[in-house]
Amino acid sequence: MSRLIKIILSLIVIAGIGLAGWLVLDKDKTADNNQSTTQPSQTTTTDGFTFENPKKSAHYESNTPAHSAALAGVPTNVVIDFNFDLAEPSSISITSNGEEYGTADTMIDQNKLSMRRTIDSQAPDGLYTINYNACWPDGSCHDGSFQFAVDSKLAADFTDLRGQKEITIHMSDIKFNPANIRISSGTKITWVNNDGVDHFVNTDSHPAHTYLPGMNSRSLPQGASYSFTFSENGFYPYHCSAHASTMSGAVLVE
Ligand SMILES: [Cu+2]
Repeated sequence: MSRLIKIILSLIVIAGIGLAGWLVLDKDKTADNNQSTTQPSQTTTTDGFTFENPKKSAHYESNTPAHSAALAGVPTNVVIDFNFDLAEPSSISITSNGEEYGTADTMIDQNKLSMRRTIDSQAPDGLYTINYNACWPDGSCHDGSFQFAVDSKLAADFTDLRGQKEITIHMSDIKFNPANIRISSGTKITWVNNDGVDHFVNTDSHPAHTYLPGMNSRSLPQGASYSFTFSENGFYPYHCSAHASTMSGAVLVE
């Protein structure tokens, strides 16, 4: 055999070993991926809380508060959005340390695409698990779950505007400014767009906008404003639906 052929054969053998090794490693990676999607494992950490993977039921679209969110105050309600008409007996359970903090009955919204349950306004700091059962007109039901946390210490990082009857939030540089605020119940907030691009003020989630019905503006061009008065204590996450992934804010009403 000529020296050249020996070298070529050696290269083919080396390449073959390399390819085999790569395939084995890749298979391992695939196995790991499968494991993480089928077995509930503790995967997300926010503000020192560890959240299990959410379980999404059939026809599930979104929920507020968001999974793995750490909130500076107790949300007024949990809202879950679907892409199919809900029916009785759909239900939501909101527990922390084995105690139920959902109050009143689960309500299906008028458009039948979302359901909600109010939360005890005195609910303590901690990890909350939401288990829901979504039922359909044919009588079948599917269950799902997600988690969020309440940590009142986070309110210390919010701009404190309590005790004012009216305040203004500017929309500039594709941000709400200030983005996270504390206000007193009864305060009227006016959002003013200072940017050259249109913005919106939309209650979470995106794009269902169902958490606080009524807190949804039209498209706001430069110079336009939108006002909303908060009359109930609680935590209110919101966003601009034109820049939903980056432009968000929260109002803590105390
Ligand atoms: Cu925007």
